Amino acid sequence: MCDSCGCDHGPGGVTIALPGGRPAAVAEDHQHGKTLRVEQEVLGKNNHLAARNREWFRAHNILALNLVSSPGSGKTTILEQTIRRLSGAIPVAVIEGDQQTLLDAERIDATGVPVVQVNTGAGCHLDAGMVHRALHALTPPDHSLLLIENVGNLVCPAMFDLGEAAKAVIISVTEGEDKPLKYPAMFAAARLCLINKIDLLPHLDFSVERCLEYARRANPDLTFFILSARTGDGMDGWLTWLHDAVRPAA
Ligand SMILES: Nc1nc2c(ncn2[C@@H]2O[C@H](COP(=O)(O)OP(=O)(O)O)[C@@H](O)[C@H]2O)c(=O)[nH]1
Ligand SMILES: [Mg+2]
Repeated sequence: MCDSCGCDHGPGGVTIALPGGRPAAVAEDHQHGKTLRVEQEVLGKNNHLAARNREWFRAHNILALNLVSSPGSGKTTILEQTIRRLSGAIPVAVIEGDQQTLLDAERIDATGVPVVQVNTGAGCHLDAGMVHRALHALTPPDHSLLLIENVGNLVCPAMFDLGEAAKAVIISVTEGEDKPLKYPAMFAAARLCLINKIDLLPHLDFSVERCLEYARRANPDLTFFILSARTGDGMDGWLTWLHDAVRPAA
């Protein structure tokens, strides 16, 4: 029995510790059974819709990638540069996710590829149902690449399968190399990891080697691309991967 509220569930989930590993007395937040049940139902429904999206992508030979990162790491810039550099060699369509505004969709629209903006309001991530509805508006062509820019957030999007072939997590060198240690679930859920803004390395104490090591601790199978969307350095490796991954029409 829990002392503070009398529920049947002891303190769960959250632990609090002090630097140096000293124990702290408090463990907050109870994981009540009802909260867990609702979360399981939400994720279960999402997984069902994600499986339908995945089947649709498979049937239409569409490679869907889910781009996840903190706000400002360069997702939209990478999309803009990727689309420009592919220069029509692969048909591309984009779903943009943000809480508010059409700003990113306008940037993608300027590149000339089809784009749909999903505004999540207070929501901190895209879900499979939103992607399903966006696909009705977008109707991407067969044998194409679908790039989904998720809401900027290194936490919630890790839990929500959209039906994508892979999550690509982007970290920029201005964020500090410790992010894979702090948000391991996102790096564990991703197959690809792009380290962006390397043009800024001379001005920072960011260690690419340490970042790679921390990311591999969360997920030893990650494929890395180390690049600058600003200067184009390292973009070739990313573009080659895309060329190889999108299967052309038989
Ligand atoms: N120096 C530098 N700035 C970048 C690079 N990529 C993006 N930015 C800048 O970072 C800011 C956020 O980029 P944006 O693409 O909007 O990030 P998003 O929020 O993840 O979509 C913008 O001012 C970009 O111009 C890069 O490779 N180098
Ligand atoms: Mg953006």
